[in-house]
Amino acid sequence: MTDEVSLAQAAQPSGDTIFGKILRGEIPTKFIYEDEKCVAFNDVNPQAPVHFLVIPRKPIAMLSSAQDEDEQILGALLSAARKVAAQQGLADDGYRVVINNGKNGAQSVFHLHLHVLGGRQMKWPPG
Ligand code: TR5
Repeated sequence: MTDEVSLAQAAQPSGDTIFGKILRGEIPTKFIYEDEKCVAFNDVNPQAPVHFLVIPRKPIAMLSSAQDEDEQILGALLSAARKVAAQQGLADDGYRVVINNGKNGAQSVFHLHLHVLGGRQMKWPPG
């Protein structure tokens, strides 16, 4: 079992998270993109030559706890992923966008985030 899966199995949804601290500037982090709804920054433990996260400013714990009223935020996350992927030079060869949701999805940080991975050939099926 990978460390990330162990972390995910131990993780529980809770109010604040490490990404909340990043959003509030309590953990200095270089944003590679930001707008009024979301920010993007590089993953601290990259799984590909390019691996960044896109997160909403609103602390939505996970995709399955998003509400219908969050539809614009969910759309903004995908748009931001597309723009930053292009900025990072991934548009031509492609890339993968992943949302881990809950325990079986191997989610370890309970603040909704999109992983964007590129710069190498991805495999299917995922583990
Ligand atoms: O497993 P899920 O989908 O929840 O993904 C959480 C991701 O957050 C993992 O890929 C981690 O590597 C990443 N992560 C965790 C921390 C962190 C981070 N990315 C950027 N900066 C981080 N800081 C400062 N601290 C973390 N604990």
